[in-house]
Amino acid sequence: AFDILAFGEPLMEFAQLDDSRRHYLPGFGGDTSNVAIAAARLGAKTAVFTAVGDDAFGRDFLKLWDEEGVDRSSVITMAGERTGIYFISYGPDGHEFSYYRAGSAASLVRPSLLPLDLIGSSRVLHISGISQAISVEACDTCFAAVRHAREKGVAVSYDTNLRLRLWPLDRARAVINATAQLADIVLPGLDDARQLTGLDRPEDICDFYLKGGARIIALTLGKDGTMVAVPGERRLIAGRPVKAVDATGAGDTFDGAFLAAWLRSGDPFAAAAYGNAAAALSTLGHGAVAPMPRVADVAAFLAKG
Ligand code: KDG
Repeated sequence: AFDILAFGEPLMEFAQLDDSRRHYLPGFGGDTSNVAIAAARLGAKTAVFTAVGDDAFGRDFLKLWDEEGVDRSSVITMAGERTGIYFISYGPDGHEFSYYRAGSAASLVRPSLLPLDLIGSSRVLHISGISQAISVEACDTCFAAVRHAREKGVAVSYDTNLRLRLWPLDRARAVINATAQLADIVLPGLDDARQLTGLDRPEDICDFYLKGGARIIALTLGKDGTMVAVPGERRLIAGRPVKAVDATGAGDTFDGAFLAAWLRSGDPFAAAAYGNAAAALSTLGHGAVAPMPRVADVAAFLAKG
């Protein structure tokens, strides 16, 4: 049995290293794979479910998950299909993603391929708005996975991760808000949440998701930290500023760290402090996965006070 099963698309990553646009660092991304790896580095027992292509990048992912101690025994290698890729470039507003992922193996996953036993025996099922945005089949598969998790009493964790390059706002809003109502833990970022709810204040956004039925909301506010809300209680958990190099994957690292810590202690407020620290550390290097911290890194950062 696993602490966390993450379902979504892994993406091979190429991160721009300087302004010349001549140097790109290869790495690994894909939000839910990132969550599984972040949580595994921080001590959780995690697994991923998805499909990869029968190409070099697909094999690289299988190797990565093995090296990171993330179970990938149910990942499908799809004959004749490809693994998606993305480039991170630096624009005036921070990082910008260019995707080459349409028709990828992960987008071809359909409900009949779901590993129901694996879902049913995990403590948390984690999916995101990106898991749903990549194709109609993937969206249907997410809903089927969530339904099965709920039937089996498995906690559903959901990162709204709005990506308007993948789907229009009206459809994203309909699907994401419906899914948030089925989730136990909702992990939105403030910019996403404002667009998805039409609300401005973090307090109101937390109330929106609590009224929808979630038990725990961890709304990340960037440098202002994280607002955590449970029925009857709401707290702002401050973050500590660092000199960020690349924020790609910081939200995913937060999710993984938050879930790992929450599963250990049951305390969502302490888990958010832990998540804030891990996410801050993950911005100190390029790309999503490489700079993710391990247990000792987070402990040392927290001890510095
Ligand atoms: O959160 C980081 C992810 O956005 C990145 O790894 C790529 O999964 C990705 C996506 O679809 O944007």
